[in-house]
Amino acid sequence: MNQEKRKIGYITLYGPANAGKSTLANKLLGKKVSIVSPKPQTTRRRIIGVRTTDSSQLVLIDAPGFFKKTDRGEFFKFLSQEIIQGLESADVKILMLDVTKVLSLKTDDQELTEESIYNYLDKQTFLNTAYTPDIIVLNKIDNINQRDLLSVIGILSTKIFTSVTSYIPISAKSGEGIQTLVKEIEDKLEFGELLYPEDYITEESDLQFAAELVREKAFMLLSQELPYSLATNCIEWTEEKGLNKIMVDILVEKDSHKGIVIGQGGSMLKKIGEQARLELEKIYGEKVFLKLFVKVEENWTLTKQGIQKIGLSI
Ligand SMILES: Nc1nc2c(ncn2[C@@H]2O[C@H](COP(=O)(O)OP(=O)(O)OP(=O)(O)O)[C@@H](O)[C@H]2O)c(=O)[nH]1
Ligand SMILES: [Mg+2]
Repeated sequence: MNQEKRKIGYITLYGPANAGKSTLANKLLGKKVSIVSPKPQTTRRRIIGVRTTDSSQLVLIDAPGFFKKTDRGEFFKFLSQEIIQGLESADVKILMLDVTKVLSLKTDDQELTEESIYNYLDKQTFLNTAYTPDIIVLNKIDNINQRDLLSVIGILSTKIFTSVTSYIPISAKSGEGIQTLVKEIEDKLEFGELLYPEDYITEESDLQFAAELVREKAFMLLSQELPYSLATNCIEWTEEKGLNKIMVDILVEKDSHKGIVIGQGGSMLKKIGEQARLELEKIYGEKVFLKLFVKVEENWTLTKQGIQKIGLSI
């Protein structure tokens, strides 16, 4: 059959933590594939989703956000590798920035300086040409005014990314600007054959998604540093007559963290479980019985074995 060709390619979303990369990925896919939270460093590995329309098939890679170097040795290396591998496979690299965050970097004289922007971007990172973007997306324009937006584009295009010509302002939340972004991406791609079946949406398994959703709720409900050393792993999912029994391990680094996750009389664990269960039921349209287990995997962020044990492959 003579099928009309479509624009095809791998698109990687990368940039500082909390910029809205996962929110945009979900919006483009029309489905929640990647978890989202107001806290930085929510995404921990490359999440792959596929958006197929009459004009294109975009294979979206939602990468972890940049992060400040910490003492979490191997975990830090793992996250860096995930970003780099996402960029290596990209046909179009989209650097996503939170424009409200950029504006908050203004000095006392209301100036945006190169230095402050580089500080947000992590200058060291951009010395590596693999990080040079094809498109810069300025997200969260629902929260700023037009004049400020132009000043941000001005300094980025004249002082920092002088080779980049595509600046697309969007609101990943409301959807504003997304059509323009899709058009810009398609313009940069070649025609080709589909890489995935027409109705394929994600490489994430249901088990991975359930574990991630529990982690999202834990991220939202737990304060301060704890979320960063917390991991989740779905160990079982069985379904019988419309009832899904899902077992998820919550892994923490220290014994003292275990008590915090469980909470007084089990109250915190109950909240995490309830919120995750309700969302799973909504998404899958079936009854869910969710059982959570809190376990200690001592200092898992520090060693390769630890990272493997919590279910992140190296
Ligand atoms: N106002 C506003 N908030 C947004 C928008 N897009 C995302 N957010 C919020 O920004 C926060 C971070 O969103 P994420 O999608 O998790 O950001 P991320 O870039 O994937 O973050 P990491 O995975 O940590 O790198 C969440 O609270 C989102 O609801 C937007 O267009 N407007
Ligand atoms: Mg994310």
